[in-house]
Amino acid sequence: MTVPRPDAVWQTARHRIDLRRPRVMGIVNVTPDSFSDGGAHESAFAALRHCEALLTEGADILDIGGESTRPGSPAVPLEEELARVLPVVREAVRLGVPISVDTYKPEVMRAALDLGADIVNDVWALRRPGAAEAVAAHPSCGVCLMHMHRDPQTMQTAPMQGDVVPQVLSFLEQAAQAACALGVDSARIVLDPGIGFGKTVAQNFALLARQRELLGAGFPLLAGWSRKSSLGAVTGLESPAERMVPSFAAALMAVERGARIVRVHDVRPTVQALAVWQAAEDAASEGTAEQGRERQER
Ligand code: 7PJ
Repeated sequence: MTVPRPDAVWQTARHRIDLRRPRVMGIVNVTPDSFSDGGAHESAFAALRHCEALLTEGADILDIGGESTRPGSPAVPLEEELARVLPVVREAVRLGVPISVDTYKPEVMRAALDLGADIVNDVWALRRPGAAEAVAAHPSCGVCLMHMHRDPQTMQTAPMQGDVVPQVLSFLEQAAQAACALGVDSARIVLDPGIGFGKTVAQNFALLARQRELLGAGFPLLAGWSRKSSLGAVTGLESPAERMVPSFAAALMAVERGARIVRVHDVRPTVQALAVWQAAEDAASEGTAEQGRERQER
């Protein structure tokens, strides 16, 4: 079974992210309803305060998005998305951590990268016209390629059929190959199974249980379970904001099964949970090193 390279890094525009430790990507939604009912300026200001709060909580990466890609969500017009996202990116790039932009629109990608954003996080895996070119043209920016079945409007009406794990793996391999063919260096690429994007509850949990199979693609994995409806389905928690504890449980399991980045709303408790995971991991490798020394001494 393939395991992540111990020297794994994610090359992004300004930062080489060391993936020897799992990293926490904090979610920053810049939608008028997420922070305030005021205008664009007010929601940008609130989003920036949220960026700062997530950094205090220990986020390694900030993921800024202006369009909800939840199943059934309406698409946001380009001008509206630019107006939401760019003022936040312009300020967030000064915060000293890698800034990711959650968008599938090439115009938003280009504008955000021009402002200094580090990563394009694309739920369409660069399949929309112009997206791959936008990323390929930008020196060394990172890219997260996610699996989605169908599109956000229709994906839940006709979920995937059959064994999803090999289908998701082969999709991600092809998406990475297509990006490489356009000139994106493999060190810039991270893959994501796309939890909730056109999958049933059972299929999402199959992707968690057998997540290690996806490491076979040879790229670091990012997993986004935070507050998702599959967690609601197995806990009975109807409101996404209540799903904090199930979200940590899923994030921890994803890391245990090889994910290197977790995309979460609730950063502080995730960081704390991963500190426990890391302590056990360090103790395990210390134990292995000790056994090696003992063998040499004998
Ligand atoms: C994901 C995402 C995810 C990546 C969203 C939500 C829906 N990007 N953007 N992975 N989900 N890479 O956060 O509930 O799972 S939007």
